[in-house]
Amino acid sequence: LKTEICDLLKIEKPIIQGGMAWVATGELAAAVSEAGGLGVIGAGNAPAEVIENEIDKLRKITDKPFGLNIMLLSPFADDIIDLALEKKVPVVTTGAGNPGKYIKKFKEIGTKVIPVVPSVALAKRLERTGVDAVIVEGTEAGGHIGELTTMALVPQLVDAVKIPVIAAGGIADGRGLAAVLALGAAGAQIGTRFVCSSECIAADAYKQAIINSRDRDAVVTGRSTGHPVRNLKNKLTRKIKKLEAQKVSKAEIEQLGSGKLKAAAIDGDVEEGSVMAGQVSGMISEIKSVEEIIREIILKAEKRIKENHQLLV
Ligand code: FMN
Repeated sequence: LKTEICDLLKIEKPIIQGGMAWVATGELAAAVSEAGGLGVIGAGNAPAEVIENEIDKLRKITDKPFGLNIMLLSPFADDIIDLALEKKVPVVTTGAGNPGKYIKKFKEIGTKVIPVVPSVALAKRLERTGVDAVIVEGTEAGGHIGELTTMALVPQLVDAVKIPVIAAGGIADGRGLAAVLALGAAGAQIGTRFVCSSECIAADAYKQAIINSRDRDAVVTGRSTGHPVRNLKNKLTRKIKKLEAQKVSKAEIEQLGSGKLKAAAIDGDVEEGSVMAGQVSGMISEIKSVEEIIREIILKAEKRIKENHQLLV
């Protein structure tokens, strides 16, 4: 199974691991890249020294291509961009903003730039600035989300731009990968499934919360702030939902959510913290190695594509 992003990113399998704040460390990204996908370190709101350490860790484990996810709203975004340039990071994915003004510098050193987009209009605008591909994320995803579903958004993006489209949100196995390829995507970005891998440093309680969850457990909080987040139902989500129903101020809700991913993912407080995870949580039942997860996704996608082909007879 090969697609155009395999050549573009010099990877063997069309799977990108989502750059996730706190949990997408050098170890996780290195394991994904070693297994033939594209591992991505999540810079989140971390300072450059912390991320430099993650890049160094990754490069000790693998010499395969990898990516760095830069949150453009981070207070350290400019430092992280300088770091990515200095370290000649092969691929940069960007969230929360427009990477337009950095593209020229990255192009000069051969870094591929792939923004995460929630809409057709932004994708078209960014295509004109010279980005190499776009990741389009549906509302099924874990973490910060947009409104539209992967199913509805991917084909519209594929029709709107000429560059490769990578689908994210709601993909956790080979059927999901086969489905987004059928919609015209050139690959899948996967987040939640990789949280439940043995190489992910997320607290065991966090992984178990995903494993124990069911189809309707990944709920959205923070809609009233304009920055909705998908996370697993717990004390925190109930508290936020109650306050949102009472029309408490945006600042208060934001304050309540602040620092809560770390509380859950690193400190293991899965009741008061934010267990960011996608709608696929209900179909994840085991912690497996990254190598096993990727091998199974590819095998199942290939099987599904062949089976679908037989429908033509
Ligand atoms: N996306 C980003 O662009 N930047 C982030 O810092 C980020 N943090 C995340 C943290 C967690 C715990 C999760 C689950 C997702 C995060 N995401 C982030 C989104 C993922 O990169 C990815 O696009 C998403 O998880 C894909 O959907 P899925 O969860 O259904 O696989």
